[in-house]
Amino acid sequence: MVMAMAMGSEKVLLLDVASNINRVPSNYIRPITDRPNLDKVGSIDASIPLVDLHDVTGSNDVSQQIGRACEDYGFFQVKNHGIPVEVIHKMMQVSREFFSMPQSERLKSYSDDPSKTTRLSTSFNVKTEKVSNWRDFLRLHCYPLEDYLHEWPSSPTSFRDDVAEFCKPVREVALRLLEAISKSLGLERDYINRAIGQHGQHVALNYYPRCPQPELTYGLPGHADPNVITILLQDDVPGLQVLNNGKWLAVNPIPHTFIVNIGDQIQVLSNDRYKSVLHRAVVNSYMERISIPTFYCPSPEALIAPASELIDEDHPCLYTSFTYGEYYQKFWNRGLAKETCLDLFRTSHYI
Ligand SMILES: O=C(O)CCC(=O)C(=O)O
Repeated sequence: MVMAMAMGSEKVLLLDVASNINRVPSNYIRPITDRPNLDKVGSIDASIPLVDLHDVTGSNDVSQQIGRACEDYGFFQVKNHGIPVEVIHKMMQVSREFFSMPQSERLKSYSDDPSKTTRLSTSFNVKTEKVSNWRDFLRLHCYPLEDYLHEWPSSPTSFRDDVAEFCKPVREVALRLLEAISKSLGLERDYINRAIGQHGQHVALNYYPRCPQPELTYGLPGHADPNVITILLQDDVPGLQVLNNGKWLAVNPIPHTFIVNIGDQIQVLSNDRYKSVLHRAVVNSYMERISIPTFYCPSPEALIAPASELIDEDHPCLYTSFTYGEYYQKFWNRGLAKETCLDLFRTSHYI
């Protein structure tokens, strides 16, 4: 029986199931060929680039560092990002409080419809997937704030204020990073800003309960992000892993830093110069984990294609143009898969 599901008033999230079990329910167990193999994971704390954003707009050096990280890893960490420590603490605290509320209170936000702009759900897409993921999540659209704030949970009482206070400076960081990335590609500073139309910003509060058999399941299996860039805050419990040269590597938390990764849309805009890299979340038996990714997105109508400045005889255009809305729908409908959704839009796909 599916443990985390919505049936009228009998909605049950993973968090409420996981606290009382000592074996992973069968619908969370991955086939033997698709398990995390936790003993084979390396650590790249020392080598995932850590970029000091102190002077990101003025300094060529920072945008070059970011460019190199996008080429070599698709991932980097940022410090001196300008997001106040109190804002980070309050965001983490209110997320923890949200998931500590009684089930009846949390379920007021429940929906299994991915098109909803505010929703609590579980796993990834409960409507389409065969194996569930060890995660509950609250996903909120958050830009423009005034369009969505009224939909957000009103409990805990400080929820809306704390989350709004977090989303504003994270957006500032996203805008600075998009400029630095444009510059690093030799494009006009505002190239990506303009290419993605009216910007969208979503934040997810991921809650991964303790898991009695973490070797059998994933918090989230390997996937690439469909959006432009993702800026992730994690608590002090490790769980994020990144695929690097064919090997899964753990990215352990550094307090007050954020982890940034390039999404599929930058891979397309850069005509494959920058890579949208597979990453996954694993779970553990000793401690629940919270991660808070901000997904910065194009508008659904934005027409995405490789920048013409990056196409020449040696670098033929690798993608057909598509709207982000079209791309995003494919991403949600097919579920998290190791083969990236990008392949469906490659020019070679049509030959
Ligand atoms: O929890 C994490 O560290 C990764 C989260 C993630 O990849 C996602 O929400 O798409």
